[in-house]
Amino acid sequence: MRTNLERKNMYGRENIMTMIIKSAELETVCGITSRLPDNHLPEVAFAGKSNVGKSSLINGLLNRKALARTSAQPGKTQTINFYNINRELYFVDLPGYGFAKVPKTEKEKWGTMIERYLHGSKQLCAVFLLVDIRHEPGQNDIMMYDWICHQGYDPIIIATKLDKIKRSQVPKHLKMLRQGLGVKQGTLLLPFSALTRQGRDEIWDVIVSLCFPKEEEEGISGGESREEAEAEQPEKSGPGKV
Ligand SMILES: Nc1nc2c(ncn2[C@@H]2O[C@H](COP(=O)(O)OP(=O)(O)OP(=O)(O)O)[C@@H](O)[C@H]2O)c(=O)[nH]1
Ligand SMILES: [Mg+2]
Repeated sequence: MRTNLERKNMYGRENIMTMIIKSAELETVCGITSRLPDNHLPEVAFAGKSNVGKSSLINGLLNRKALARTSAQPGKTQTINFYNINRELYFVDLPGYGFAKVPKTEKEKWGTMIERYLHGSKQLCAVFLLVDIRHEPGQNDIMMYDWICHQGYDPIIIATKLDKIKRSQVPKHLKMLRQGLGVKQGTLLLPFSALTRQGRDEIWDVIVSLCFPKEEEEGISGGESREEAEAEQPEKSGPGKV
């Protein structure tokens, strides 16, 4: 197993895999005309409307306060930012879309950039689409969801700003998001709060399973696949058996 992976038992689930963050640095910033880097490590991308909390999620996952620049003013991240984590994988902060005050030419830029990235990355293992847990998804969110699917990925939905609604309202809001986006059956939807970090471990577990599937299996059974481990269970010796 990779040295920086850690197993945890929590919420009644065993063997949740998270990553111990040893290093995290902003390595590449791509503008509209930049060539995308030819990375050789797995990449995990974060897409979503401006101000939804992409940079805050990245900071939360990395236990950093301000590695990814956040702002109450929408439209902060207008480049594609590649963060190298432990020299084992990349987090890719995509430009936020749908900010009304950005001029039309700017708006077209994010579309071109995101499309080029989704189409061109050879290392992309997981795409997270972030939506605000409080609101019905907008046209841009629905379009982005369909776009990611069209490029051959199954987006994992993250419902951000979980701390902004009452706990009793969570199931209703998650249902609203599923229906609003029209997600495919089996799509993962994970609530997250950058304030309380609730949901952090579940998101890491998904990242590890998609980027390092072998390690995830080792995490479950200690070196063998789950099936192998089950197959090797010795028959219980009853009274008549040796
Ligand atoms: N209460 C609360 N506020 C949050 C949460 N996540 C983000 N915010 C706030 O929402 C605002 C926008 O967050 P960012 O992380 O900068 O959003 P972004 O998606 O990166 O925005 P762009 O870079 O413009 O695309 C900031 O004021 C954050 O503090 C959360 O989980 N809970
Ligand atoms: Mg941002």
